Amino acid sequence: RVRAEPVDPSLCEQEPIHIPGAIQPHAVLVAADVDTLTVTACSGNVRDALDRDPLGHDLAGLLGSDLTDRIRATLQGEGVDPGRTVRARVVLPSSLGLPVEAVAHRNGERIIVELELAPAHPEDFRAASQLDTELAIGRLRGAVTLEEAAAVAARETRALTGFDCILVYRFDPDWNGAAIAEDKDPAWTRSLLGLRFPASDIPAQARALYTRSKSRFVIDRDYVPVPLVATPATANAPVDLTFAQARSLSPIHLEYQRNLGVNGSMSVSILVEGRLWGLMIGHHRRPHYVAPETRAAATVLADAFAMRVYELESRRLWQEQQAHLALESELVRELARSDDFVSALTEQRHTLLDLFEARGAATVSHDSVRRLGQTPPSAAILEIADWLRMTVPLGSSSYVTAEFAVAHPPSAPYAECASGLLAAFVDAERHHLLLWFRPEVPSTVTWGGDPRKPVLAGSGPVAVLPRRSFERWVEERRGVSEPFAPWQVDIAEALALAVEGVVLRQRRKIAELTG
Ligand code: BLA
Repeated sequence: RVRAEPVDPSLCEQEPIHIPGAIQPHAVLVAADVDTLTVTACSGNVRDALDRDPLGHDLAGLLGSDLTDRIRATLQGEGVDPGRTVRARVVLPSSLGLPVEAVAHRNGERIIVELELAPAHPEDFRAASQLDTELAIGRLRGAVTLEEAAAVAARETRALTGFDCILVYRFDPDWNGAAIAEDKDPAWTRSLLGLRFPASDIPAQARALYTRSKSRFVIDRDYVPVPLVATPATANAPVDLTFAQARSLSPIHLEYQRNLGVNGSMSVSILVEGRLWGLMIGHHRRPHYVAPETRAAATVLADAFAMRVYELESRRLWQEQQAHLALESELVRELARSDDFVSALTEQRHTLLDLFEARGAATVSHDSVRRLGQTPPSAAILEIADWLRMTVPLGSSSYVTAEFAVAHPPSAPYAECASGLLAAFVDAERHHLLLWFRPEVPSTVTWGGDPRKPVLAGSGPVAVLPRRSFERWVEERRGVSEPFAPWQVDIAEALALAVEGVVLRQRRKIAELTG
């Protein structure tokens, strides 16, 4: 039962998804003490699957000595990274001589072993080969823009995993996100390409978990979770399933999938320099089983894409910075042979306007203004300068915003040319300022659902529910510019420092002339 009113999206962050106390039913899980390898917790389906109750018994009795020896060698002792994994195929007494996939990992004082049972209704999809993966990575390497790389990654990941749809989902600095590439079965007419989604769709604790643990696969959204049971001595310490492949996902998220028309799914983390840059998302309209080798291949591909993103973004940034540093040194040279910084920065071959893709720039000296390009009128600039002198904390020598009218409502009429503002103070007295303006980028942002109501109130034990509608919701974004980058602020400050030298020289000259 859903009540219609929206609730605070931060409620979503409170669900402890790393300790759900249950797993998905295609696997069995046993957890053992790291030192003694005595089983202290297991999933309730172990007895059926393995014909025995392992609680309180030795791990070796269940797994055999080969795997247990490798667990000892690799996962016991000090300094083992959480999530460190050992994989093997083991033949269990109950598995009729067929090998099952076993994966063991360490988390704190526990060894957690997952055994993958053949899913009840495996969708036959061939396992990825080494060659498939290598070819896919080769094609990714050939992509020369981010858009192209994302499109290739989506296409290759879908070919590998067989999902109806693969999306490349990219987070923005506020953790909203957008689907920047989509590769799908043409028969599925729903498209999420280009749509934006609010941060609460993938709440903070989920993003934190996805930064540590790289992939999630759900075979069948409508699965019945299998609860974990523990020996009485350990029943109070829930088993941390952060790194468990078969971790049961948040029921809120499964409801979200239902609302999206998604059954089988995956998400693989795209980590760039240790930060969660985005997710490779897989959607299937029916249940969808992905074999272990293919899951591994999808993760390798997401890593390769992350590397390509890093290369492309750092190359672009490097080129942009080089161009700016060259311009900056040109301007500094001009300043060095000048007694008048205003003319050095506004009247020579290169000017302030060449920096930072600004459309307008200005210098302010006491009460005089020099303008370049598209800026507010001089009187407004003087007013802005006074506001900056009063508002910017004394310790800082610059100010930057992409939404100036929010901080300074009187500037709202100038939003068209001055939504973005970067200002640098030249001198401690703040008589002199350098200003750069960026125009509004009037944008319509199309959200996948109304972003003002991402979360609905539930009733009874279910406090929150995801929105049910993913109808396109168009937001007109006004008064916002492209943001200035931190390195651009650094260059602005460095330039202001060079200007200060000219101002001091000027002042000395005037003193000499008049003194
Ligand atoms: C998790 N939310 C997720 C995940 C995705 C999304 C991809 C990762 C889980 C997975 O592997 O499937 C969201 N899926 C999307 C988005 C698109 C998509 C944005 O396809 C767009 C293309 N979610 C809500 C609300 C709450 C919420 C309101 O919408 C909370 C009240 C919670 N989402 C939520 C939680 C998880 C999640 C808790 C973690 C699931 C888990 O790993 O246990």
